[in-house]
Amino acid sequence: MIIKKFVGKTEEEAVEAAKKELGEGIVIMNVRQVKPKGLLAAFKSKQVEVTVALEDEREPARPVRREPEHQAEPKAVSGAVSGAQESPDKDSVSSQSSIEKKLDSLQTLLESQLKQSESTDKGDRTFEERENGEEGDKPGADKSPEQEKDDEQEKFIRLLYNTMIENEVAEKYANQILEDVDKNRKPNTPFDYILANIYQKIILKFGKSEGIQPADKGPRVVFFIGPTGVGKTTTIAKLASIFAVEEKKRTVLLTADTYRIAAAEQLRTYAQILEVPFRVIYSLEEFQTAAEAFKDYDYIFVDTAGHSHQNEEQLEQMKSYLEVLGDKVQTQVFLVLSATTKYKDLLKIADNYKEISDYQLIFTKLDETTTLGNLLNLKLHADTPIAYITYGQNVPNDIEKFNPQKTVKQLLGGKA
Ligand SMILES: Nc1nc2c(ncn2[C@@H]2O[C@H](COP(=O)(O)OP(=O)(O)OP(=O)(O)O)[C@@H](O)[C@H]2O)c(=O)[nH]1
Ligand SMILES: [Mg+2]
Repeated sequence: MIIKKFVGKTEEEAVEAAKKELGEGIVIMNVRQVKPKGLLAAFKSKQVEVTVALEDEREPARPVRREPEHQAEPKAVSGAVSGAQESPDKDSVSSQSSIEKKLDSLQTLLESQLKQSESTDKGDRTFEERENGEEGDKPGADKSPEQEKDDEQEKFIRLLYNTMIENEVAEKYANQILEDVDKNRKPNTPFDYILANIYQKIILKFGKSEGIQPADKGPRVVFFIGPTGVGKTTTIAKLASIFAVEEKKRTVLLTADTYRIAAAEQLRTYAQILEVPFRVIYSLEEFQTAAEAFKDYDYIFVDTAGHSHQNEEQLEQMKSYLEVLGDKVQTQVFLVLSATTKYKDLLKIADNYKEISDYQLIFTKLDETTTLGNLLNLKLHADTPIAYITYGQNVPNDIEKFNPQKTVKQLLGGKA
C-alpha cells in the first residue's frame, strides 16, 4: 500500500494533485486544514492537506479463512483473535478511551505509520523472520520484555475486534481485517501504527463512492428502489433539492408508485416546493413518453413503490421499468436501505435486488441506530459502493455523500 500526503488550496486541488501522481485509484484517508509555515505565514491563505492511499497491486493476495455465507448475527468471539471477551486493563495503552484519543488525532496516527513503514523498508526483519529466528520465547521461561509487548499488542487488537463486533461488523469481515494486521505485527510495532493500519484497511474496503453523476448526453435517469418505508421518497426530495436548487440543474421527479395515492401526493408536494416538474407514471409507455418529454433535462429521478423484496412479481415489474428505456438512456440505480434493518434481512434484500439490476447503496436512518457495522457488511456483501447516507427526516438537510472516514472512526470506537 502506498500512503502519501498532498497539499492544495482546496480539498479538490489536493485530490487532483494526488490523482495526477498516483492515478484514479486513490482512496482518501484523511483531510485537514493546515496553517502555512514560515515568516510570511500570516499573509498566506490556509491550505488543505489530504492523505491518500493506493492499494499496491503487486501485494500478494493473502488467503482468507472461508466462512459460510449468510451467517447468523455477528458473534462476539473470533477465531483469528480468540478469547476476545477479555475486558481491557484500565491503565493499559489499549484502553477504549486511549483508542478514542488516538482516533481523534488521526493525522498523527497516519504520520506515525508512514514513519514506521519507512523504517521497515530500511531492512527491519519481518514478523515471519523473527518467528523463525532465535529470539523466540523459550518454553517455561519468564516473559521477556518482547513477549510482554506482544501480549499488550494482542490485547489492543482484541479490543479493536470487540469494538467492531459491538458495532455489528460481521465476524467474517472483522476477522479478515484483523488477521492480516495480527500476522504482520512485530513487538516493536507501535499501537498507533497498528491502529492506523486497521483504519486504512477498512477505508480501502469501503473504496470509492461515486454518487449521482451527470450523463454524457441527455438526462441521467436515476431510479430509487428498495423495501417499504426505508425513506426512498424522502431521500429523493433531499437529493432533488441539492441538484435542482443548489446546483441549479434541470431536474424532474417521476413516480411509478401508483399503489397508494398518498405516496404520489408526497412526491408531488416536494416537487411543488422545489418548483420542478412532476408526473405520475402508470405504465411502461407513460414512462417512455415522460423520458422523451424531459430529454433536455439533466436529471430524471424516478421514485418506485416499496414492496417486499420477496415478491417476485413486483421485482419483475420493477425490472421492466429499469430496462424499458434501453441503452440509449443513461441510468443509475440506487438501492435504498435502512441502517436499522437486521443484518440477515439486509443480505436477503441486497441479493434479491441484485437479480434485477446492479446498484449503488444509500443508507437511511443513521440517526436511529448507534451501530454502523451493517454499512461495511453490506458494502462487502453486495460489492458495491455506498453513495449517500441520511440521518433524519429533515428535507433537504439530513443527507450527505458517504464519507468512510467518519464511519470507520466510529466502527473502531471513536466518537460519533
Ligand atoms: N429518522 C429518520 N427517518 C427517516 C429518514 N429518511 C426517511 N425517514 C422517515 O421514514 C418514513 C418513511 O419515509 P418515505 O420516504 O416515505 O419512505 P419510502 O421508502 O418512500 O416508503 P414507501 O414509499 O412506503 O415504500 C418517513 O416518516 C420519513 O420521514 C432518516 O434518515 N431518518
Ligand atoms: Mg415512497
